[in-house]
Amino acid sequence: MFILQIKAEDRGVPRRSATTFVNITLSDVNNRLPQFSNQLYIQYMNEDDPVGSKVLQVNAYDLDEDSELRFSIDSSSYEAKDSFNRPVTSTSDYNFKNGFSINEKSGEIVTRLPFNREVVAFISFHIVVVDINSDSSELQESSARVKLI
Ligand SMILES: [Ca+2]
Ligand SMILES: [Ca+2]
Repeated sequence: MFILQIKAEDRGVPRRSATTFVNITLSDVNNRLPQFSNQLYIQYMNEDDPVGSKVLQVNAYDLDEDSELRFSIDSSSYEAKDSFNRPVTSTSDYNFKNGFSINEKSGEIVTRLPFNREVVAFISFHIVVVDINSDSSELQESSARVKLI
């Protein structure tokens, strides 16, 4: 908020003047991209954790006053490797592409399947944050990488 002082003066002799104050509130335009607090999140996984266990809490911020952030996992971005560093594809043995979910409002990532160490030693995927209150037609979106070891 700004406070503006306005002074009015007449041309008489002697001059007379009056002063008043006006409050000016600048409304914030939603024009900034949300950002994750980290570009890379690395988390060690425990095979014994039951389905629904919390894997990781991610955070993002957006400088606009009325920002409203939504988190998601980019399901096309999954990569997995076995303990010999060979690429693994998502199969019926361990369909890791369905293995995790993120709470769209809180950014909490949980397991949807038991983490299967016999199949994968390492999984990574992109997470995405979108500000759904953007004032422009451009999508306000950023991403970060999650690595689960
Ligand atoms: Ca702004
Ligand atoms: Ca924004």
